[in-house]
Amino acid sequence: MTGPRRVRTHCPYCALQCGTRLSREDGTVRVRPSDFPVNRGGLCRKGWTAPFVLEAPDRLRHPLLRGRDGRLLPADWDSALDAVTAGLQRVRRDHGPDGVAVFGGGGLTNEKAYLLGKLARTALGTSQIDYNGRFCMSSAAVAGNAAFGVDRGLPFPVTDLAEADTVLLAGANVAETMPPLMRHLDRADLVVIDPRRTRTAEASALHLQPLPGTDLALALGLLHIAVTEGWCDLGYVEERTSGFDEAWQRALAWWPERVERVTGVPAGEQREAVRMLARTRRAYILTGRGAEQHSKGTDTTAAFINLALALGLPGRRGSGYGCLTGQGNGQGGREHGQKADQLPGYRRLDDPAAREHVARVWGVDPNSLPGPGRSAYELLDALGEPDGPRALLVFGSNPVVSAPHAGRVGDRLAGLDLLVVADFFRSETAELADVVLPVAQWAEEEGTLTSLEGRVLRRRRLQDPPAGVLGDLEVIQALAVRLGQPASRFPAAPREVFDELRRASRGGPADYSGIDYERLDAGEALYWPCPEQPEGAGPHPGTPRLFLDRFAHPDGRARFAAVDHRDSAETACAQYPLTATTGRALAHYQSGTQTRRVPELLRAVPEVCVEVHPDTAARAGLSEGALAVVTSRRGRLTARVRIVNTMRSDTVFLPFHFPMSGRANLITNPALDPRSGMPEFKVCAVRVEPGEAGA
Ligand SMILES: Nc1nc2c(c(=O)[nH]1)N[C@H]1C(S)=C(S)[C@@H](COP(=O)(O)OP(=O)(O)OC[C@H]3O[C@@H](n4cnc5c(=O)[nH]c(N)nc54)[C@H](O)[C@@H]3O)O[C@H]1N2
Ligand SMILES: Nc1nc2c(c(=O)[nH]1)N[C@H]1C(S)=C(S)[C@@H](COP(=O)(O)OP(=O)(O)OC[C@H]3O[C@@H](n4cnc5c(=O)[nH]c(N)nc54)[C@H](O)[C@@H]3O)O[C@H]1N2
Ligand code: SF4
Ligand SMILES: [Mo]
Repeated sequence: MTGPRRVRTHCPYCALQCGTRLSREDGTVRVRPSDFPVNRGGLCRKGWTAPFVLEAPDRLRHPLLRGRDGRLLPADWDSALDAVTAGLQRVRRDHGPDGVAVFGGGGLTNEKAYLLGKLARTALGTSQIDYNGRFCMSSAAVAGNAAFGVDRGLPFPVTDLAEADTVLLAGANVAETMPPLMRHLDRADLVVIDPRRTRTAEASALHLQPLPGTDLALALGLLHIAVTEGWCDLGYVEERTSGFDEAWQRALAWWPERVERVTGVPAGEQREAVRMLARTRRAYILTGRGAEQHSKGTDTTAAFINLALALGLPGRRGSGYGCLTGQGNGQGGREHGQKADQLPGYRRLDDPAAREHVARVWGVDPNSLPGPGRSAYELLDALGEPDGPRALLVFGSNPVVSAPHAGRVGDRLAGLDLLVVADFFRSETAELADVVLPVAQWAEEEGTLTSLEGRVLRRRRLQDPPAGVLGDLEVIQALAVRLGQPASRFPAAPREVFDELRRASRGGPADYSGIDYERLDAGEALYWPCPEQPEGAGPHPGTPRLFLDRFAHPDGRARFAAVDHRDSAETACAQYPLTATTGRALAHYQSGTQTRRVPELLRAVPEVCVEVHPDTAARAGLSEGALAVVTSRRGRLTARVRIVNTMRSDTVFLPFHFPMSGRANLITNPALDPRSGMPEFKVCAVRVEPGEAGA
């Protein structure tokens, strides 16, 4: 059967989830932007070229099984699934249920994330499940929950930003990571906090350029200025918040000149930033990974939320705080149970009432549900250890490239008794697997994703997957059945899974029970929470804007957090005199598995580069276009030198999209935020020397 020849769907990549129209013309897939509100007819070049990935020549079209000679060889599905099941059963017999671990992804649809969590907690009975969202917005999630009582990245529609007068972007390079979002920011004066002069910073009215890892001091300093210069909204603080005094006690010690010494941001620029935010009431503070991916990311995000609260922004129409969630389903992926401590509906795994509710939907004994497991990096680092898992199932992540201290993660994965990877390609992680399962891509499947604004969207199928390729849901079902579960408990039809997810989420913080495919297909814009209504009450309209009347804590108030600055886990020293930070280039997505296969994108950015200031280059003997070796305490990589006049001279930058010896994560520091488990991707101490070609 072939599907319809035209569908409305969404881009496969980032959390903006730009609306697209797909069609099949002359045997190939064409994409056009739709007039969807977040992209208003625009797409970035990744979105435009996404169809190439469907037709990539090296796409997997049959399972692979590691043969006796150590090579991955083609296999049929039965042999591959039998090998997985036999391996899982062996590990479970010898090491117990926690011997098996599961690693998911924020690119998976809601249905997949839900079923994967259910597979882990019931069919496998393991506590060892987490996902790559831990590397993404987990610090913002912890800070948001603590401040507001619920975590929805943007508690307002993206289009609200178009009315703003001032928008502060802390560590977000929107012009390269969500280009169409810039359309909503062209009216506002932007204040950009970024150690680099990015394209976003170039579009700003004010660019603060701190040393990586010092945003917490900066945010405390901005609060200090807001209070001492009398910009606080005292009425709002009194009526709608608690904890101001304790937070202020900490900020009191961060006067502008002290902040300048720590961050490098001139006191005058700090004052100007606060004035720009405070002089208008239509202001937003948004955080990205630059502020969050630190061993103190939760406290840093909390400090920016404190500033927003002091200025009276959250929960008011036309202003607010938000975290710019990153992956396609980064929001939904954190709600439906692939996170170590979580059950569907954003329920907590350690909450007896939540366990009771979800166990009832699943038809199992609440006591049979395992407790919370390890966070993503802790999980990867424990693989093969005496008390760690011996088998790992990976769906929708490429941790050999994207996890911190990637050299060590690679060793851990290679040492497993069983590694199973479901992917479209032989990703770098799949290369280490014992079994690789080829799965369908976005344009070949149905499902839902929840975008950065908390709106639930339909992904629609244009065409069938190639012969020999199954959907993730079918793979999960097949595994569950082989592990002794009835097929009906693990439906492979997305709509059926969604209907069960609705029931599982009912009454939870992320309540989807009032949402169904029919409403979405009719074009309704549904933002969670959207509870099912009692008979006769009419459908719930969903909640585009949260917090307008009250915050989600029982007392209805938002909470300030009493946070203080501390150094990054590693700071520059004589041996490693520079601070390296990492992030993204416009042309590539994440570990690059998909975008490195698109010729146009690979031509645009073919290899890893290291951005350095001219003085740094001169001191180290580096020249433009030559190779450099970047070394940290954990490893080294070789990168092409790019001399950038606007860099800080104490900082270098590397994108993390490249494989093998070009992995930026060979050098990154797996120091974790104690509350969120977020690794410190944005700071490590390095030395940069000429590489072979430059020597
Ligand atoms: N092109 C592209 N777009 C993407 C993605 C992609 O891989 N490629 N991925 C998607 C995903 S999953 C995500 S999470 C988002 C991420 O979107 P962003 O958060 O915008 O992306 P990053 O480049 O990781 O980080 C943003 C900026 O933080 C700066 N930065 C580094 N260290 C610090 C610091 O200590 N403080 C501050 N204030 N800034 C710092 C970097 O210089 C960088 O410009 O992008 C999404 N969109
Ligand atoms: N140094 C450094 N490292 C970082 C970051 C950083 O800023 N700096 N950012 C971190 C962040 S924010 C993120 S989100 C992570 C992301 O890093 P990863 O988790 O590695 O993300 P992707 O590269 O998107 O990996 C997804 C893999 O799954 C496959 N895939 C995509 N969709 C599906 C699907 O539906 N089903 C299946 N089975 N497979 C699928 C893709 O082909 C790809 O191989 O990287 C983190 N790592
Ligand atoms: S901004 Fe994100 S969703 Fe939009 S086209 Fe680019 S990658 Fe796709
Ligand atoms: Mo991310």
